[in-house]
Amino acid sequence: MFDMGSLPLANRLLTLGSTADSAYPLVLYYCHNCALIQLADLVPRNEMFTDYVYLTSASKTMMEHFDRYAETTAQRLDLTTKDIVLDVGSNDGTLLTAFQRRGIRVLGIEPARNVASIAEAGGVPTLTEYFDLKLAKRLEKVRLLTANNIMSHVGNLRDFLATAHEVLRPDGLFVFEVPWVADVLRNNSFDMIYHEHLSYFGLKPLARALGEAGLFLVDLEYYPSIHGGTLRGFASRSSKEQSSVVREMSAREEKEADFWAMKDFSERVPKLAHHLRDMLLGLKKEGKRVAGYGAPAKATILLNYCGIGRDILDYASDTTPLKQGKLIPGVGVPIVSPQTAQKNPPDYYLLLAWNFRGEILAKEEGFLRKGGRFVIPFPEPTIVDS
Ligand code: JHZ
Repeated sequence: MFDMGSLPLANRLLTLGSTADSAYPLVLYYCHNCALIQLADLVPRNEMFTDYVYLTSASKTMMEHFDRYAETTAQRLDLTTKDIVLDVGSNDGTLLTAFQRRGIRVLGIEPARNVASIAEAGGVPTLTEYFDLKLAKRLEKVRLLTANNIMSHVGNLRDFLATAHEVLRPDGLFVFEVPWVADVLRNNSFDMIYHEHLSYFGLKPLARALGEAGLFLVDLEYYPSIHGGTLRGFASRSSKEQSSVVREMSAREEKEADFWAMKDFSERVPKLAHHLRDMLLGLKKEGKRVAGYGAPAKATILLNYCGIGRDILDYASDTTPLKQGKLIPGVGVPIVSPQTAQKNPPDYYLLLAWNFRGEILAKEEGFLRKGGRFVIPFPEPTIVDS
């Protein structure tokens, strides 16, 4: 459906002087059988997930989101100190810490060693492994299994969901979050497409995949401002009572994530990419200084696909210490700390972490008041001032 060419791995940031800057094909396919939009060229998972740079705790928005998540799911299942919550792809333990604060026992599963050790250091027991049937045999059965922004990353979805079924008690719930493909398409956010994300879920393929594993999608919540639009699904082994939200959202999605929506998207995106680059080149011609705000995984795709390099961006500022001092692959834009950026502020920030628009614009009120501006890339490139 959409061939983006060969692009670097989004989170494989380069160290200064590094020459290992490789690119892999990034092509989206649409399955006429199950309607799943997906990648077919797979990069071995150990190349992407052994050492990871993304930390869930890097934004206030996500910390608050996962704190509320723990509160509402603990209430929904009436979890007590006897329960244990199992979180797959537990990252730095942000969600599990929120359960621990409520007196609930936890276990994280996180294949990235460096990130798992941050969680362990924060008191979150974590297994540095992939979630599969072999591991499931060693695990206690749970009433709550969570996996947030993980299912999109999974190469063998059938195995993953069979494992979820295996570790879940019959009265338990599998709760997960995935970016909603309808939002990616509507918002033109092509930078959500990268090698780590193998599946781009709509409700139809999601419910079908769960169903094949004996899990039934009983409820949904929608978070429009999390990662540009996130679905939180609740799947059960025993109940088949579906909330009306699932039907309402499925109806809403009907035309928004089908073959034609995908086709329109693939025609709009190259134009948008040109438009964004021209807009930034125009600013450069006027003598303006431009930098990136945030160095999310998405930035690698946005910058490489649009051809926005060091000729346009002086640097990208990011709060994550693991990213600072490194370069965005392909384009070689250096990542600096917000403190370094503040000493040398640009005239315009290209908002690469556009999903945190609210949090960032509020935080950068001073920059805006002094005449600084933001270029927001989606749904159409727009300039925002104070
Ligand atoms: P953020 C992540 O993608 C990773 P990314 C993952 N692959 C996934 O699936 C998706 O989420 C859904 C920085 N920042 O959350 C912190 C600032 O510098 O958009 C982060 O590096 N200043 C699992 O990497 C980055 O921006 C700020 O004020 O695209 C945001 O990364 C704030 C708020 C953030 O995820």
